[in-house]
Amino acid sequence: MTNRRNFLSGAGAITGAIAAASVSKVAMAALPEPVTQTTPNTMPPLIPSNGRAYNPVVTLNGWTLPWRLNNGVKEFHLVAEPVVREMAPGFKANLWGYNGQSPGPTIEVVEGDRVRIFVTNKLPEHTSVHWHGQRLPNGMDGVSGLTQPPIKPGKTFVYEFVARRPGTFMYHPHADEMTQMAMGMMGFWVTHPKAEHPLIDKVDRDFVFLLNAYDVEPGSATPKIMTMLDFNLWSWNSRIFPGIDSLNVRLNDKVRIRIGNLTMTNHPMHLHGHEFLVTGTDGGPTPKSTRHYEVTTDVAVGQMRQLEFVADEEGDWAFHCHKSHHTMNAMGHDVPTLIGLDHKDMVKQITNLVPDYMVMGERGMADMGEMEMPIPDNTARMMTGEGPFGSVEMGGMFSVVKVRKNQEAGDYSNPAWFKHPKGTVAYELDGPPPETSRQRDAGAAAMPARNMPAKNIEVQVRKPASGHAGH
Ligand SMILES: [Cu+2]
Repeated sequence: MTNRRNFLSGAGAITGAIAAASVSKVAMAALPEPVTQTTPNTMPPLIPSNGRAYNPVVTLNGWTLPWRLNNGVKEFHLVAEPVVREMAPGFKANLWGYNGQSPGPTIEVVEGDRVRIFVTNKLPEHTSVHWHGQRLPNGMDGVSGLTQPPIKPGKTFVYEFVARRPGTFMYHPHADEMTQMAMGMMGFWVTHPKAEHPLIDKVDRDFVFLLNAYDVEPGSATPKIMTMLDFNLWSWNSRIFPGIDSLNVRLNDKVRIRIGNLTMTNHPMHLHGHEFLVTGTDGGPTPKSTRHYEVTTDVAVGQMRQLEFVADEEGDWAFHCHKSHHTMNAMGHDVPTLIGLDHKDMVKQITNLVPDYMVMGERGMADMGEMEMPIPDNTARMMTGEGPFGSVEMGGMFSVVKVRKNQEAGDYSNPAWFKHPKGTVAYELDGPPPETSRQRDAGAAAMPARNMPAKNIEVQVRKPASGHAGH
């Protein structure tokens, strides 16, 4: 974080009331200096140095945008621009984002705050910003062509409104939307309550991230923008496991996780070892009578969800999307299912023709986790991530909630792997296994056994080579 300080001490006042219109050269000179972020690391919470106090959130592999207080108005400066995002160690993507990163910085304000956001467009095409979920004057809604003209390259627009209700929000373009969201233009927004709220509990840790998805061919770096459903990188804040930071908490902390979905499909988010309540949705906090404990909740397209739980079990708890192909990174989709086939003879014949041919998947795909396979430069491995017991065989939308007795309050640093107490880890049996029970009845009265036809029936099963329309 190089110039956060500069921003907060930045001089120059914005003069006059500026509506959602192009800013003149004179006003440009008084724009708040944009703050940019150069690393994909999770930044510590930004403690508010002015305005009303609140408990700040922590953006996973991201940061909160500092503001300038100008006559009681919180002024932010977003710069839409091409960025290079490290999505995982060894894999960088050419994306579009805001202030140096995709997603853009999180914006945090307090219920009742008047907010002025300068948006400078440094993209090669026009854009706009829609403040997803907010109550605001219609002309501030950011729908290009409908509520405002588009922001042309090189121009700066001003949005101004009062953050009227507390809750979880997002921002994203509403101009050439399919391209700009496929390229990573989006960000998180949190409006904190101005006072104690009967439906908003105090929490010890408040994490936020967006679900997003990209289609980047292995070996290339720029997403394909015409992809509608068949994305091959499933990410949180434009990071894929093992590039996603863990959520590090102290034992018995009350933890809130806010998730927004800007992909083109739903994501059933699943937490291990604990039960959570969904305490907030798109419209704000949920009535207490509607809350019930779950371990998985679906976040549909365009939705925001707040999960809350007490982290009262020590350990390294997986937290991930439960669509199993969303916890993998870019792969060839056209691999047929080969489980159960023995390839040895076939491989010999093929390698006579194609010397470096290799077979994948005849024992399942787990080998992919550790396999030293030649892959193109700048490609994320399909399933990877080293755990204390070997490869985790995961990619994509996967991380770990690390619950530790000795994690200090306010300490978000990554502790070492959990040290399991003696006798609490699944272990290999020493000696012969007990006899396996099997059902031997040939069907009970309700389902009597049928006389099977005498001749054998051959069944050939092959997974469809493509067709991911149902993501
Ligand atoms: Cu998913």
